[in-house]
Order: sequence, then C-alpha cells, then structure tokens
Amino acid sequence: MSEVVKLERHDEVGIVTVNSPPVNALSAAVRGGILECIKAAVADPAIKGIVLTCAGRTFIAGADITEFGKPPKAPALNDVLSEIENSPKPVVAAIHGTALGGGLEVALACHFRVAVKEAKLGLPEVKLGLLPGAGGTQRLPRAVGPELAVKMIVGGDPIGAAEALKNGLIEEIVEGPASGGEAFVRKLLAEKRPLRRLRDDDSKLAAAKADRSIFTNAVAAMTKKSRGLEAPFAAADAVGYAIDFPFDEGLKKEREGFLKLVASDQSKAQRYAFFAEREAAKIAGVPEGTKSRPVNRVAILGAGTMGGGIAMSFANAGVPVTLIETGEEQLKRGLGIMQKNWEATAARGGIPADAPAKRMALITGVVGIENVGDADLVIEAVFETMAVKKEVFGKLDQFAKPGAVLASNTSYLNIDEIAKSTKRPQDVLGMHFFSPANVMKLCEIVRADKTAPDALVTAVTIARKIAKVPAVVGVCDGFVGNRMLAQRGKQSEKLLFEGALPQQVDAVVTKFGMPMGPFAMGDLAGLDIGWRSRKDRGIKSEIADALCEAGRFGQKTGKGYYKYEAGSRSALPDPEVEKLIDETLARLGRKKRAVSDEEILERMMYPMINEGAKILEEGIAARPSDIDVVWLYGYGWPIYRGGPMFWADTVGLKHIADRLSFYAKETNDPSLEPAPLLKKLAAEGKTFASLAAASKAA
Ligand code: 3H9
Repeated sequence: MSEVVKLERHDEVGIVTVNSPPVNALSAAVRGGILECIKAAVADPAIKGIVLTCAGRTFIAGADITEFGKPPKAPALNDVLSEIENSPKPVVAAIHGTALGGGLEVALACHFRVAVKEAKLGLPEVKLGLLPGAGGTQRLPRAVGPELAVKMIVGGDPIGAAEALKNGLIEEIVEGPASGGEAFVRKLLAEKRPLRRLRDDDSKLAAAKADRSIFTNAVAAMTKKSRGLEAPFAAADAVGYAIDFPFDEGLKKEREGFLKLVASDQSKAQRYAFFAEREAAKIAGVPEGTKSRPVNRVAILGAGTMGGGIAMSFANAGVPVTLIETGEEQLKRGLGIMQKNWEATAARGGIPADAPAKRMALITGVVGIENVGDADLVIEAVFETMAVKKEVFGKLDQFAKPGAVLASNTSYLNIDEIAKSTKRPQDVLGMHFFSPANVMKLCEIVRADKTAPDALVTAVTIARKIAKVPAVVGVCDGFVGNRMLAQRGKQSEKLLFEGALPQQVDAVVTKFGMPMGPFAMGDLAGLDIGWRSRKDRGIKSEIADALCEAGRFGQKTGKGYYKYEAGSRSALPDPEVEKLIDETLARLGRKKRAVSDEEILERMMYPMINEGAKILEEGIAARPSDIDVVWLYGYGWPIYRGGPMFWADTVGLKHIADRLSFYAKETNDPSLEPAPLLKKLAAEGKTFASLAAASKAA
C-alpha cells in the first residue's frame, strides 16, 4: 500500500487521500499511489462512489517540478488520469487550498468537482515556461468554455471557488473538503446522476467551433503582454487543439507541445526562478528554528512616494499602518495620493469597489515621530542623507517600543553607520523597497553587522506576508541591485562618448527583454538628481551635464535623452540630442566610431555580472540565485533569462571573462578586468551554479 496516498471506506464511499507535504505535488510516488487506490476502489464491490481529496494545507499543487528534466518515472500522469476518468463509479475531487497545474488536471479528470469557498483553481504552467501537459488544455475548455480557459491557461492566474462555480468548473461549494465531497457523492448516488466525462462533452466548444474569433480574440487579449515569451503562445495553440481536433488527438498534440517546452531554455530559466525565489527566503547563517517577532502594526516614517507606496503594500495585505509625517500638509498630501491610487485601481476593476475605503481605514495618519510607540516594525522612508537618517534613528531609540524592528528604506547608505545612532543596533536593518513600492515585488533586506537573527527573520517573514520577494543582502554602497546597476550606468555613459546613441543602447537592452534601457530610465527618474549630486562632488559627465544645462531634465520637462510629446511617456529620439552629443564630443576632441549592437549588449551586461561576482566574493549576497532574485523582481530582468548570474552561466563564464579583459584594454578601463572569482570559475570551466551546489552540499 502507498505511503503517501490512502484509501478508506465510509460505507459505500471510498475516500482516497493524498498526503505528501508540503503541497501534495504529483511525485512518482503520489501518481503511483493515486493509481493504486483508484484501482482498488473500483475493484471493491462495497464501494459505489469515490472522493479524491488531500490532507494538509492544500489540494495537489501540481506536478513535482523537481522531476522535470530527469528521466521519466512510471506511471505517467495521463495514465493515472485515464484510470480516474474511465472509472465506472463516480469520482469526485474535493478541493481545498490550491488545485494548480497537474492538480487541477487530476480534478478535471474526475467526474465532478467540489471545493471549499477559499479554494483557488488554476493552470499556472505558463509561469514556469510550460503548458499544461496532462489534458488541462483539452478538458478545461470543455468545462468552462474556451474564453475563460484561454484566460486561465495563457494568463496563468487562478480563479476562486465562486468564479469556478459560476463557470461550471465545480458543482458545489462545500464545507470540508473531504466531508463535503463525501456528502456530494452520496447525493450523486441517491440521484443516480450519470457520470460526466469532460473528454466526451464538447457542448461548451460549440460556439467557438462555429466562430473561431471567440477564441482568437481571447488569445490576442491574453498574449498582449507576452513579449519574448514562448509558453503563452504555445499554450494558446494547445487550447486551439481542443476546438480543432478530437479529444485524443488534442491530448497528443498538447503532450508534444509540453515536452518541447520542458526542454526549452526559457522553461529551465523560469523553473530556476521559481526555486530561486523560495531559496531567497531561507536566510544563510541564521540558527535553525529562529522565530519571527510578532508584527501586528507597522509605522512608516514619511508619506512621500516611497513611504506612501510601502504603506499601501502593508494595507493591501491587511496589516495596520501608522503613517507618520512631520507636518499636516505633507500627511494630507500623502494620504490623498494613496486614496487616489486605490480608487484608480478599483475603477479599472483591479480591486473590489469597497477596497479603497477598507484599505484607507487600516492607515492611521499622524504627525510626529513620538507616535511610533505601538508599532512592532518601524520603516523609515525619509530624506536620503546620513545626517537625517541618524537623527531619525536617534529619536526612534527614544520612542519605539522595546523589541521593535527598526528598518531603513535607504537605497545605498551604510546601515552599520545608521545603527550606531541607536542603543539597540541588534534591531536595526535595511528594508529597501523599489519604486513604485506598491507595485515592485523586490525587498532587499539589508543585514547589518549587529542585526539579530530574529530581527532578520521578522523582516523576511513580513516581506513575504505583504507579497514581496525578500532577498537578504549585506551592507555596501547600493547593496546588490543598485551596485550592479551602477556598472551598467557607467558603461552606457561611456558608450555615448564612443559613438553610440541613447536610442541604440536602449534598443539593445529592451530587445534583450528588459522593460527599459538606461537612458529612458534616466529620463523617467529625472536627470537633474545626478547632475546636482555631481556638482556637489565636483564630478563632470559632459553629455549628461550638457543636457541638464539645456534644461533637459527628462520626462518631467518633456525633454531629456529623448523628447516627449505633451501628456505622453513615449520616448522619441531627438536630433537635438544627437547634435548636442556631437558638439560635446567635438569640444572634447573625441572621435566617434560605429559601435555594434553586440558590443553594446556585452558592455551593458558583462560588467554587471562581474560586479555580481565581486558581491559573491565579499559575501554581500549568499547565493548567485539571490542576485538573480534581486534583478528579476526589482529591475524587470526577463524571467525567461533566469537572472544575470543564471544567464551568465548559459553564455559561458570563460567567454564573459575574456570579453571583459578585452574591453578593459580596448577602452582603457581597468574596472572592467574580470573579478578574481569570475576568473577562477572561468579557468576551471565552472559556473556560478556550481558555487550554489557546493554551498548546499557543505
Ligand atoms: C505542472 O503541474 C505540469 C503539469 O501540467 C503536467 C505534468 C505532466 N513541485 O511556495 P511555497 C515546494 S507544473 C515541487 O513556499 P506557499 C516549494 O519549493 C506545476 N515543489 O508555499 C517549497 O519548498 P521549500 C504547476 C513544490 O504556501 C514548498 O513547496 N504548479 C511545488 O507560499 C512550499 O512552497 C505550480 O506551478 C511543486 N509543484 O505556496 C504551483 N510547489 O519549502 C507551484 C511548491 O523546500 N507552487 N513546492 O522551499 C506554488 O505556486 C506555491 O508553492 C503554492 C504554495 C501556491 C502551491
């Protein structure tokens, strides 16, 4: 008998329970166990109907992703599903938690489905660069119609039980789930209801068979944001097979599509990103069993763009916030912006109509830092200079409750230094959110010299609670993300002096898959900030300075590296900028040359990877995958390229080290010389991944 799947009999109802923590993924053992128990239930003359349910926190959350790319083990999931669907006795899936991917495919092979009201059902395979590979693209359209099926399969987001009920994906919302499933089976038996095998029911496909535009319009809407990705398009094709081919043929074609994607570089990168994100939540060097301190209320200092965005993130997750400003005016302004943002989202249908009021009610706006007293976590988002931060932390020492975690949202300042202004450095750390903070998922958690392990665990835990992706980093200028970005910034600027244009550089970067190039990003952030800071430090950057001297501060002045039409954020190349660059170069006696796209890509990416290698050597990041998480969730690195360190491994570290040495000489820039770690790995023919594997084994 299987260890992970059990069959019990309650009179005439057989209960098959999967129990394979943490998420009941469909490992070979679970597949084998389900097959064995279904066969046994079908063979048992005392059993008239069957419930398939799960123990623990969730229904089956999908195939076991760790098995992909390894030699397949019997039984295949499709064979298990055929056994379920062919059962002459009704099989009912009783769902709680999340029925995802292969989990929902199991449920779709059952004759009926019921779920508890909190359950979520979805086919998120596209998010792993895959398409559903066990009939999901064939059975879901038959259950809910092709339009919703496209939305769920191509978009990958799950739906709740109420929507599932409305669209015929489940029959009933139950309490239970096992007891609800059992009651439902008894009802079926009493009513002698015929079995519903989705494979044999084409009724919901009829409309799209007659008018294919129903399907193609849904696909067009869902693939709009899929630039560069393969899986959403392949998944859409697979739903099309349900409309165009008989079930068995559609299933075969779906399988072919799935196998192709499993072997693709994109899916490998996306599966890597899935585990990298979860790995990042495990803090290196913290004693096992270290518990988070309770966080029932958060205080945020500063209701500006960052403070407001951070406050919104907490309120979105239901955490009460005390929002603190220095004056009524600033507070009113900050609260007003938050309310407007939520109302705009509600108007677009992104959140329920009553959500803005509910979320605003979680935020208490007050004037004066002395009001931090009842907060378990204080996040400072005030002006970005060391003197101001020190003053604020000194006051926090006086007013914050003992044991409260004291976090700075600084994007580059030294947290060790900030911690010195308190008598409780063990409670101080960085929580670096990214702008816009209510949207961007990354939170760099900065561990200072004296940060206590439980303070760190608290920050990571609360970050996950508010749906951020935490990555623990050490203290250095710019931490992981901005420190690497600075290398790219330096090269992008140098490229202009050698003959490249902003639009050429940006085009190479966006073609690679980044949402924006460095110059469009500069225009968005405002060029005057860097200009003022350069002036203060007596540094020159002739092209950027010339732009600012001409009043070109970026989007806010309608002109920067690009020009912008009134009310538009589209960056338009501007001949005036080209002229200004030419004049600057002539003045400096610089000669222009043709710079190839290949060189641009290498000089944008390789210096960042080189910096990443230094970050690893210095222990600022514990794992290469933590660096990748920073880039995936803080800077929009294309998920199908896994992150800079993952991508570097696919390019080959020897090639990268060689090219860096070449550019160091060619452009007379010793900072481009490969870092010792990169050199070593390149010489040994190794990858960054080999470092992660070695540290896991240790
Ligand atoms: C698929 O089904 C293909 C089929 O169509 C075709 C087959 C032929 N496998 O996220 P958490 C681990 S593709 C292996 O922290 P939560 C996870 O790594 C799959 N492991 O919990 C972590 O391990 P650790 C389609 C998995 O409560 C632990 O479980 N399904 C899997 O925040 C806890 O995870 C999906 O894409 C898995 N499938 O969220 C769903 N799932 O503790 C993927 C999780 O060692 N999963 N683990 O770090 C999720 O979205 C979330 O895990 C879930 C729970 C919402 C279920």
